[in-house]
Amino acid sequence: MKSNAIRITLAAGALTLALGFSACGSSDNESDESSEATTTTTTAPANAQIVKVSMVEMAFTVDPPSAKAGNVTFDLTNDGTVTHEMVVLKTNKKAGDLPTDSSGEPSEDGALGEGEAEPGATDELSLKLASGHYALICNLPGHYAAGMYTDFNVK
Ligand SMILES: [Cu+2]
Repeated sequence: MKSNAIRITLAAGALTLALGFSACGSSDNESDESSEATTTTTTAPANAQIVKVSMVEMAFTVDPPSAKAGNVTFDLTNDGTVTHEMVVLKTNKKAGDLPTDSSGEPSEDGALGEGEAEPGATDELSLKLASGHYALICNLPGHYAAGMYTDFNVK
């Protein structure tokens, strides 16, 4: 689990950071350890495509279901009753066909990022995505095995 230090509302991010913010697509958000809670950090570039993701037991609803290559901001909402996460993996395998370990969980090696939200809460994940096929999975114990995954294509 990564920290949620970069959590921010979409509206605030878009309004306050539309100017002068360009290079947040890199994957090493954790490296910015100087950011305190009072510092405005953001994730969403002004030109990011917004993809709304609803998480419930045990499924994702993704709208729109695909994106164009570039900056994508996943706007996660947990509409369920237990905590869920969304891990983004770039893979040619179908989301339901990932290799799993003895506990039924896919490896998160190479994951591009993840977000997590408690019931009723939201999270946001901004990534710069190349064209290709992605698997969005919830890798909390038992959730992938229960079918909490979906395919996501970037053109
Ligand atoms: Cu889940």
